Amino acid sequence: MQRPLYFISDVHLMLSRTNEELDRREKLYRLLDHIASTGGTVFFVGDLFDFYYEYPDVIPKEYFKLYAKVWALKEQGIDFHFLVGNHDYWVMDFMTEKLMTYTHLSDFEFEINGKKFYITHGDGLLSWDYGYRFLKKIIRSKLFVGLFRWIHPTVGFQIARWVSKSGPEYDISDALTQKIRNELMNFAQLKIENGFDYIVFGHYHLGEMMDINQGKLAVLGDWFNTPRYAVFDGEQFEMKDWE
Ligand SMILES: [Mn+2]
Repeated sequence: MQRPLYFISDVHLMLSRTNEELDRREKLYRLLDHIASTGGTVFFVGDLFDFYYEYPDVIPKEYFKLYAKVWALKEQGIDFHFLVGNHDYWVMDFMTEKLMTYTHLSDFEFEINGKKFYITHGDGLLSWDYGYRFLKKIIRSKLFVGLFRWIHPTVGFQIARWVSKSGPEYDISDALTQKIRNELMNFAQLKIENGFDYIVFGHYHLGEMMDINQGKLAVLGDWFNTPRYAVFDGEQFEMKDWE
């Protein structure tokens, strides 16, 4: 595995093309250009897309430039790991065989330079999230995925745009943020006690790196307000602002 390792999540590339959205995309492309200049390995830790659903013969065309960027870097020898999130779970062979080097449908782990990483998107992990865990089972089920396929893509994607617009903004109280932070830290602490060094989360949009015993917990940030990513150069594991 080539270093540095870059961890990016929750970009939520949108299906709608507003000026703001185009600016956000360019920011991500500039980070990919930077990565092209350093070499390394890229980890997308879920919700790269606000909605991704792949049909046997059809892929979303709105993300064309991202596909092209990833493809160019891959040709240059940079590997891409894509851990699917709750917004972009519905991948097929375009994503898994053609575009990404590795696609992970669930949490995964690896070791590099004597450091053990545990990578998770993290949705459905909070102890009180019973309703979400139930919903997750349904929307990932063969039945749901199979039924959605019979909706015409133009209609299916219009539904996705509508759900995205009406969905709650990720804006929560300080008290709830602290409660979430505590749960993630407990999760990470258990992993660290079991031999892991670095735990990487997406989904919660905190953009924070926390020291836990001799290890670290990185809860990646989203790309709406302050784009942030984590990087491991072989020695240091850090959270960085992008632009
Ligand atoms: Mn998520």
